[in-house]
Amino acid sequence: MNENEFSSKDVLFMHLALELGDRGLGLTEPNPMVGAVVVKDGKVLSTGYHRKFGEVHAERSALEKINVKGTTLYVSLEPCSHTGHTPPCTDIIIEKGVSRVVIPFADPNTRVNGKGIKILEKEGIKVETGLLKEEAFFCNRHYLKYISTGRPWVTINAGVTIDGKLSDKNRNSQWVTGESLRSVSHSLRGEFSAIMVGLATVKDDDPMLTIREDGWEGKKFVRVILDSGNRLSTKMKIFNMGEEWPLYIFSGKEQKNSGKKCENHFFINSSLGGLDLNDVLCILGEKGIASILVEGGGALISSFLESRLCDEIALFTADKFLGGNNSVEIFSEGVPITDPVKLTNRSIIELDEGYIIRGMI
Ligand code: AOF
Ligand code: ZN
Repeated sequence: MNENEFSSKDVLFMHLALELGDRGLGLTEPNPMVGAVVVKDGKVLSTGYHRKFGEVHAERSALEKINVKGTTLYVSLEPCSHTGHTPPCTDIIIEKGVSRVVIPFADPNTRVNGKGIKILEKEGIKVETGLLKEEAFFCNRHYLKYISTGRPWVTINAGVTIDGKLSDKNRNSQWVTGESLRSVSHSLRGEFSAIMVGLATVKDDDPMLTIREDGWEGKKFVRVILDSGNRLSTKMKIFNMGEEWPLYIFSGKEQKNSGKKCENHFFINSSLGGLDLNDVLCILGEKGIASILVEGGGALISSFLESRLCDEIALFTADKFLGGNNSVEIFSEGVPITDPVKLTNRSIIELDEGYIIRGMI
């Protein structure tokens, strides 16, 4: 259906479903974030959302609490029709006598992809598709890219000055962003399934690459290091954190004989420009990683921007200038003005000491 064929109440309830789905942010991958709202006579009877990977789906969570027939179910994704971690959602929708289901779009997952809609329609349930498509795409952008391409969604996270510098000429980046920007930037990690940095960042900062911000207690993700020359020292902190914090390293094929430094050490194609980032993304996708946050350094961010293998950028922009020809630029490779890296779906948040500029590429 066309977006404008839906009523304002339909829009309101789908917004609620999307907001509910968002509560699963960072916890459901590689599965989607889904919210569901059950309505009768313009009143919300029940709601549900997908809380965590492998747990009950949103539709079931909303419907299992009620026993009223003739309801409308608003879901932020097509209901599934397969038995996976949980039974098919189409079963409970039929069993509970729902009469109308409203969704933004069909689920591209080949196990579902229109089958859910067909099963419901066969049972005489009215299924209406097309409500808040863009908003729903945006909420589930990690999942939708991953399920349709097999590769993770890539977001770049960079702390920069207003003039786009990552660090001064001595590679000193410590004071680019202050406390408040740095804390928000670290909590962004919680939204992702993996965090990626290059060798230089590990050498310079000896980071743990974990998350310690409020609200993300218990959150874990894979730490990915790109080390084309296999030069990483195993004395660094990232090696001493236990199995809870998986570590993946990527090095060039020619380094294969110089030894694996962790269980998930992959040896892949490389060139003068570094490791083949497409190969890296394919392997991460095969490992079930639906999203990664790339944090630096400059060369790695530049390669992602130049190859356009990134999908989004979050710039933590401090209200400072550094200038200088030898300071490190966020995008040293650069592209012609006729083909710039443009941001869409842009948002800007102003904080005390600067801005968070976020947008899709
Ligand atoms: C979810 N949560 O609320 C909905 C999903 O791994 P499974 O067996 O739970 O199945 C995951 C698939 O189910 C997922 O890729 C998507 O196609 C569909 N819907 N999944 O995890 C939900 N509604
Ligand atoms: Zn389901």
